[in-house]
Amino acid sequence: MPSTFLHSLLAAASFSSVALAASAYGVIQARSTPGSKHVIANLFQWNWDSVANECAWLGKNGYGFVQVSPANEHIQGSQWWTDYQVVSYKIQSKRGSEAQFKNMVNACQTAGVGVIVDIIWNHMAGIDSGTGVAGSSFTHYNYPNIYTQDDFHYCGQPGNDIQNWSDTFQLQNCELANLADLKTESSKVRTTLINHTNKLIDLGVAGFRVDASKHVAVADQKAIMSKLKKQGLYYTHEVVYEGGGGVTSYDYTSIGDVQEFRYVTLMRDAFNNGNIAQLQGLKDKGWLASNKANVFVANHDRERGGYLSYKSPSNRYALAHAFSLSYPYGTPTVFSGYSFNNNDDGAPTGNYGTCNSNSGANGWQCQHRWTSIAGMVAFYNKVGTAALANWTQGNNNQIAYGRGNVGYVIINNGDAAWAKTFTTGLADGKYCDVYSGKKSGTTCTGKTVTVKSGKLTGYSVPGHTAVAIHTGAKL
Ligand code: LM2
Ligand code: CA
Repeated sequence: MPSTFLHSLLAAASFSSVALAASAYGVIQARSTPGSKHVIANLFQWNWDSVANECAWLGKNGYGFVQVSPANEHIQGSQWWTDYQVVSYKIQSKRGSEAQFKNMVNACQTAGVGVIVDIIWNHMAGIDSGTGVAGSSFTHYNYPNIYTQDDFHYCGQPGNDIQNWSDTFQLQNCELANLADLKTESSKVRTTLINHTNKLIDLGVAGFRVDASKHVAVADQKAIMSKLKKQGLYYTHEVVYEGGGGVTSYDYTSIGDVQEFRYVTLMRDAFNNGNIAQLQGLKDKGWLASNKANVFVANHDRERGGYLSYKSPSNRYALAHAFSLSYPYGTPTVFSGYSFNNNDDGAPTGNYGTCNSNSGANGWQCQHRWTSIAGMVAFYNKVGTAALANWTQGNNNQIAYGRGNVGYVIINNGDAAWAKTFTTGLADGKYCDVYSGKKSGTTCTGKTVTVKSGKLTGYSVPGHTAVAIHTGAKL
């Protein structure tokens, strides 16, 4: 489970490498999202005005953080991925201006929600030349008043592109998809990135999702992070690692949380292949330590890559979140996007995100508001650090477990109903199932579940659904 910020620092200090980093660079990261509400809502592509609007709902419904798409100037185009081709460090993008960004951060802060912004330290644009959305012109290795050709890596491979993904040098010094690779070891590039990052810190962000982190050497990132005007911010590093050579996710734990991509793959395989019972041993797999891992069922790349998404059949996206927000491993992010047919499709409604009360609207999916997912965020907050307890399973596609005497969840990923007597560890009484609804006054908007002698006797859970109860939603 995520630890508190203070606890995190104490824990971090026991690792010699971090202690060393601390003496050389000062405190450089918060371990796990700080505060009492750890869950991150990733509002992919939502523009600043719409996030400002949504933060009130996020704060009221238990989210502690919102992760937003990049803020910097990028190339023009309707595709979502134009955002990852940096043109300048003006805070002006298809999501809005610097003033709108500032207004969003303030609105979110007022709602008790910290803004985590996607930041790109690895590269600039990939196209040969153009003009960015804020009017800045550039060519592949020349960004007037920012960078010249001496500020980029030329790794000596064909097209300067990464050829061997097991080669550490190539991973960090060649180009990822032709994106001009910054010479992050140089003081000029570092100073430029420090100034850009400090600007976002001045605007009040709570942390960063570091794009393509695997492609920037840890030493370079430490040098940047240690010079920032605010230390102890939250960092989640995108280091895609599923085994294999070159760079591992473990290499990056001294500079923040690291995204555990093996988790994303396991979610897909467990829920798609009808074997969620294998999830019992997840925390013992030797993956990133729980308090160093950021986990999610999907992110923007994975939902376009055939992993779980809003398109998955049989409620699998919601069921996987029932697991992700109840099983004590990692700091969870809930990915929330929009409908797409083609992988390149940009966001609808001019990037202004909209939702109905518990569902999407105008092409936006609003997964963060789905009754089941919002219910599980409340479950997550209520169970806190309570231990995993009373694990049971039916067939390989049916699991149930508790969190101390605070919460209990049943997940049935199969077609048939699962009926049995479940030992919950909860006090007797009537509870609202937060997967199907919530507590409203003295009634439940969804199912009501009665615990007697600590058990749900002869209780039946239909196929493709879950039931989740906790002491925060007891009648
Ligand atoms: C990331 N993590 O490391 C992002 O999560 C991922 O979405 C980004 O790729 C990638 N790094 C670079 O920041 C996306 C998208 C790519 C797209 C790039 C740059 O998945 O397809 O590449 O952004 O916009 C596109 C074209 C590609 C072309 C490249 C350069 O798809 O064919 O390469 O632009 O022009 C020649
Ligand atoms: Ca690089």
